[in-house]
Amino acid sequence: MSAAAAVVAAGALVVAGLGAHAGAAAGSSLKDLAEAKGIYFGTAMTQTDLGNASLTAVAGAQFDMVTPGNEMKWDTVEPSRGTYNFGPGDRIVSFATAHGMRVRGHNLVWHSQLPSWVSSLPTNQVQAAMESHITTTATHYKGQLYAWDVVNEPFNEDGSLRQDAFTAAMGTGYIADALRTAHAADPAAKLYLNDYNIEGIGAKSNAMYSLVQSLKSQGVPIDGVGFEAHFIVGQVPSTLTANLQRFAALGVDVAVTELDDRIQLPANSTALAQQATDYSNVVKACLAVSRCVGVSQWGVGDADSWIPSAFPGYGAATLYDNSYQPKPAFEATATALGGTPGTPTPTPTPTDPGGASCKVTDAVNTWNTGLTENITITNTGSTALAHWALAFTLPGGQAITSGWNATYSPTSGNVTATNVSYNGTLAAGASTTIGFQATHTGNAAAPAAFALNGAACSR
Ligand code: G2I
Repeated sequence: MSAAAAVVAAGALVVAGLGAHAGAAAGSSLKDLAEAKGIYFGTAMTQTDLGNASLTAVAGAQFDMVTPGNEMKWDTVEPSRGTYNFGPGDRIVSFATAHGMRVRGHNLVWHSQLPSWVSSLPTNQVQAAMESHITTTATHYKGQLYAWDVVNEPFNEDGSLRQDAFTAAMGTGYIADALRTAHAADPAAKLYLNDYNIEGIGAKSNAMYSLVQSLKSQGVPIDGVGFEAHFIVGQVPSTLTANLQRFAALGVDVAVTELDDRIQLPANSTALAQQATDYSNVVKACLAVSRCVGVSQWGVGDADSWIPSAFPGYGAATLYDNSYQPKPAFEATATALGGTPGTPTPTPTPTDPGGASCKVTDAVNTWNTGLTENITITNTGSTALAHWALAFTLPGGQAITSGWNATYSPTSGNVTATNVSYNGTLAAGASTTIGFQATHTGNAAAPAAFALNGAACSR
């Protein structure tokens, strides 16, 4: 229920805490309403989404938590052993930071979207590979994430443990090992187990319940359980609140992490009305449980949802239609969060499109072991930005030691420079200059791959 504490990452010069705004229901966006109730309202977003201006306008205006849809999964982050690719995840974090949103990291260990090199390893090498993956990934994002789904979807439907490369190598113990390893790398991130079909009381949720109880009794660092909530319209389990409550009573946070509610297409008004009731019931269940920290839906609008490809003939599962117009479920969600029924639905903030358009000019001054870099960012789009985050890649061997007019995190590799309080507004056509000092080991070249609020910049 609490606002995120500001956390300072080792290796980061300054990391702004992204605490919830205090109280105000003004504007009646989902995030304002949720924050007034002490929870967050989030959405999944993918890299592709960042280039969609209608989507980013809605996302930035309505949601205060982002879960990367695919960008932090093992197959993206470490496609071959020891080779890490944080660019896609960093771009989601930059978007979130630029829009005052927090981020749920998703995920560190999962049987799916697991690169084949992991499942092909000899059993006695899996633990070391898992631990390095967790340590490197959680260290990279240290201080930047609200939470991690450390282990995703560990159970079969009957409550037995899913057999995969991790159980083959370590048995059930891989879960405690993964949680301990993640905690060592990023002690401030809330560590979750996340699964689907555990929303109501049944064999699978009982298995998760027993696991959490056992982990807590062993002192394993576990902070929360994520209930994905991929529902079919009209089938929200009646035991949802009671189930969330019994987990909370174990001493963990609970969250609805991937909410959607699929409808057989074409969606008629009866189904859309039932969907509105379903969304409302899910929000009410979270509000009824004091340790329920928030609700996230899976994809901003129906056009971004995984449902039509995974369940042919079904879709219309989110709060927004294919044109990002709010559906009946949106108003029901806002009302369940304490908004006034019939209030005109908020329109996305036109001054703050996520997909920016930008130009960067930069100048480097170097000496044998150091350099200074000044970067001028120009908003070449036609609308003002209310916040910005400039992502870029530092050449190998360079490490930022101090900076001006922005906060820089992390200090090497894929860096994000985030506006400070006095230069977040960037009018159409306006420029702002930031800079930093860095050490180098021979390569004093300028950074590459500048992107502002997720959109690539010209040089
Ligand atoms: O399946 C829905 C969600 C269930 N819980 C865990 C989540 O991580 C999962 O998300 C989905 C993504 O939304 C999909 O986008 O996970 C799927 C994979 O299990 C993602 O689908 C994959 C496709 O299967 C791939 O073919 C595609 O290359 O997305 C990939 C990237 O677009």
